[in-house]
Amino acid sequence: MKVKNASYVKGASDYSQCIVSELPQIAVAGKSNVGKSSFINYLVGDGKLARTSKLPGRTRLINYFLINDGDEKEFLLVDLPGYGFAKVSDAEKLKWSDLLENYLANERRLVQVLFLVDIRHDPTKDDAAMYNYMFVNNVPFTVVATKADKLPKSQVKNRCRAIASYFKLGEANVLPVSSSAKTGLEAVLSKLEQILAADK
Ligand SMILES: Nc1nc2c(ncn2[C@@H]2O[C@H](COP(=O)(O)OP(=O)(O)OP(=O)(O)O)[C@@H](O)[C@H]2O)c(=O)[nH]1
Ligand SMILES: [Mg+2]
Repeated sequence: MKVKNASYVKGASDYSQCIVSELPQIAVAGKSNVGKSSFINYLVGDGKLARTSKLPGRTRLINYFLINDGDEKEFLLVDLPGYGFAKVSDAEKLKWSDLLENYLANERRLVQVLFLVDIRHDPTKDDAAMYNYMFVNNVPFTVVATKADKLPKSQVKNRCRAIASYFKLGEANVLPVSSSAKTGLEAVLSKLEQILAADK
């Protein structure tokens, strides 16, 4: 699959603002700083797209991007709010998890979550909670292990294996990427191609 065009659609701070559409949705989830925005920019081949949607302050949104407008492989790419901030109030945390849970439980057109985790570390408690939301709601997901450039090449496979076993997944469900070295995108795109084809 190729990404031919991509544009920012809108941000939703509340479940009632989420987009109602028949297009399939592919969401990107992960803790803050794991590399979601960088990954989205790498995926769409535009170094600035995800950043343009970033609002100042602490507002955390579900951000929607329209990919391949007018093409048969058209879909919405959905940037889910990052979790795991230490510095925010409990009330704010509750609001994010509420938004996230509502989205995961109710979005009928969610066909896949790309679940980003840092390749260098074992998943955190928050990652485990995210995994549980997806599991409980039957949301299909693929793990994307970010920042692969930070490891020697010889360790990449081992770390993917460790992360796969943590989530009780087959190894083929953990894809290593580096948005800064621009590696790993082919495998992600072919996964997305399969998912979109199966959705027809
Ligand atoms: N070395 C390396 N650094 C990366 C990579 N991807 C992201 N980073 C860095 O990690 C930091 C966080 O990246 P972002 O893409 O902003 O992460 P995010 O998940 O969108 O963060 P929030 O929006 O705060 O939730 C930045 O300093 C990036 O430059 C990567 O593949 N390799
Ligand atoms: Mg971001």
